[in-house]
Amino acid sequence: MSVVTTQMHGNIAVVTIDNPPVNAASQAVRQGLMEALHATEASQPAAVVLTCAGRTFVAGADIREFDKPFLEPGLPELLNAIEGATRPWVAAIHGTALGGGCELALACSHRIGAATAKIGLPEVNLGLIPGAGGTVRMPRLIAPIEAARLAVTGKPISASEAHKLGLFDAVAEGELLDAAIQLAKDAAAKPLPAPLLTRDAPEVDRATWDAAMAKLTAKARGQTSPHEAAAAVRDALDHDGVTALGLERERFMRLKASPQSAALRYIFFAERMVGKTPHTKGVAPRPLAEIGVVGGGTMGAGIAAAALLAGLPVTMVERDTDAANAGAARVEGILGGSLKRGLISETKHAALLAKFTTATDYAALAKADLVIEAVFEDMDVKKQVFAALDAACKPEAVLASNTSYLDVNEIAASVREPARVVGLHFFSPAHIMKLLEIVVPETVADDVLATALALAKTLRKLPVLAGVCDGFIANRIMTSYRREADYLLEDGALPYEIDAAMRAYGMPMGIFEMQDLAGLDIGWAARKRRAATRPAHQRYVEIADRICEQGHFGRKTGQGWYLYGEDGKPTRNPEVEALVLEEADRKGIRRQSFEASDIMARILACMQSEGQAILDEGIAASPQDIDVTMVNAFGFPRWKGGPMFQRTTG
Ligand code: T1G
Ligand code: NAD
Repeated sequence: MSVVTTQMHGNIAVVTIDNPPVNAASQAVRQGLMEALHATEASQPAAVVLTCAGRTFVAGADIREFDKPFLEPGLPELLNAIEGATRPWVAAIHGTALGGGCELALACSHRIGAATAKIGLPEVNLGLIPGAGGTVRMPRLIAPIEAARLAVTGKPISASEAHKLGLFDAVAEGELLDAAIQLAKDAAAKPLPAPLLTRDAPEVDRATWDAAMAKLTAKARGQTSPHEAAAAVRDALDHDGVTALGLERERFMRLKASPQSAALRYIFFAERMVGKTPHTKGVAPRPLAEIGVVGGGTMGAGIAAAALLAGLPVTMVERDTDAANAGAARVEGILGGSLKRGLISETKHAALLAKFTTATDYAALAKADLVIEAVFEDMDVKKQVFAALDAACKPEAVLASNTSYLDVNEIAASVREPARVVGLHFFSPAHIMKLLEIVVPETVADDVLATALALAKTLRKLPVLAGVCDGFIANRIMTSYRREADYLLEDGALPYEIDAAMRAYGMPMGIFEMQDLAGLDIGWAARKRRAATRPAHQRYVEIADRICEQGHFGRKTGQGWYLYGEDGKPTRNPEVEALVLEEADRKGIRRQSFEASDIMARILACMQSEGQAILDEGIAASPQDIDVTMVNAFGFPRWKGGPMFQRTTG
């Protein structure tokens, strides 16, 4: 069965692509479209409507083909042919017309979107730029700086925005196909618009352009594709369409062969393979109608907000009324922030709050299908909470701990039915961070694991399955390279040098800035907990403990590794730097100076060796699990794929 079929609706030919799951422009699709073009050029219908079956218009070139030999017809060749059609071609867009899908729409003479449709050029997220005319045709249809915004940010826009910019000729009110057929009939009665490639691009003076591009590429950090996308659109303004098309293709092919694109394509697919396990194949999750959260602190409030924003009713239990009110205020603050940023409407905001209740009595959790504990990181406190949950919750309720490091097997063993206990390690802020480590105790039931995965899907989180160990995947690796950073301190580096080296590599912040942000007390508590079991031979750096003993916990106390003034910006802390020198001296260490590359090499090697140990122990199932975790927990640069991917690049 061809993935492209044509049906006549009166004198309008409707060409339909059907290539699940996202109608990617695979070789079969390109071939089918070329044949449909030739057929309609021969049959001369009044006009052609191009539509897609399933959930979305073409969501891009088929990324899976990129590492395979090139297959004719190429997308640029196909799009040039469609643009040369002698009858109008109307792209009827629903779902997400992305990348090659957007370019296919641009090659058509007209475009109409469903009200919920989105359209964009996300190629930069794969380390690429549009490779089939997107940077050339777009600035000939809409304002060049708006065209650059699409290509440089990779962010799709809504149908109404696309219509406002002139990218869509119309937004369908009712049935998309009917509206598209009507638009095709109207177009058939008029002369064909000039093909975009033949039009002159509007002038944009260099100063205006450069200022706009500087803003658009400001967040690129070390990723090159946003800058390349900006340069490609500029080429389109400085050259005729055909020349610009050639320049775009050269730039695209160079990027496709680049290490950054290989890494970004790797992490794209890695993020879609995590969270899959044979244990839950064909296993139905338990109901997830009502959520309970115990603890309304930083994490409890974030988790409650995440569940509310996903449409789930939440009951939050705290120690006492004051704590419950404080927790409620945190949740209301988060939802208020979503309202202020326009992420939710007033109506939605009110509806979400109506689904939120707080209590101090665990009886309030009697109907909850899943309860997440987010109380102090203390095993005794957690066991008390789980004992209360064991008594108060219905037998089939799933009980989850948000612990950062503690032994979830031990927590599970503390309740009557250990099979219903699982770890759900959210990252702060829990309503924003996509990563969710699902910690799998030995006793967990398959349908409880399936329920945890179903919750991740509902919350639109990225689930990574982790075995039980100290810190699971993310915090265990972070503990390891934090330790290495401490060694580097004694060996000769200073906190700001190490942080600068990590930022230069592409991390959003250095390990010392990060500790100050999270609070030095968390790591301190973890080190004290581990003291008894720390291997005697393991080198131990006491600098962080010295800082904590003085009550300096980072941002929240105004000083830690750095000093924090009114503006909240970190500045070097002379006391800490003096302490570093004293400690090295006390240990008789001859300090040496380090290049940023040396610092990062040691930190990366540490991430990789801890990652390998995690694989060897079966805590993570694949290198992809580790890379997805490091990219999404600590902002390891996506354009480097992850610490484990970096081992393969030589
Ligand atoms: N090619 C191949 N497979 C794709 C794909 C693509 N473009 N997009 C998605 N998939 C697979 C994905 O791996 C998963 O597979 C399934 O579809 C569902 O995806 C020439 C060169 C469209 C917003 O970058 O952003 O065009 O795991 O889980 O959350 O200039 O997929 O089921 O086996 O993400 O509903 C440009 C990438 C390509 C869009 C849907 N296009 N895709 O999200 O589902 S480069 C993109 C997405 C290009 C041209 C250039 C999302 C989505 P499996 P999913 P979703
Ligand atoms: P927090 O101190 O901000 O909040 C803990 C809350 O638990 C407090 O509001 C306290 O009143 C409440 N609480 C304590 N005992 C209770 C009880 N018996 N019943 C009900 N409520 C009780 O702590 P947090 O930062 O939200 O961390 C909570 C958990 O999440 C810890 O296990 C922590 O390790 C983990 N975690 C923290 C982060 C983070 O970055 N802060 C990230 C991931 C996981």
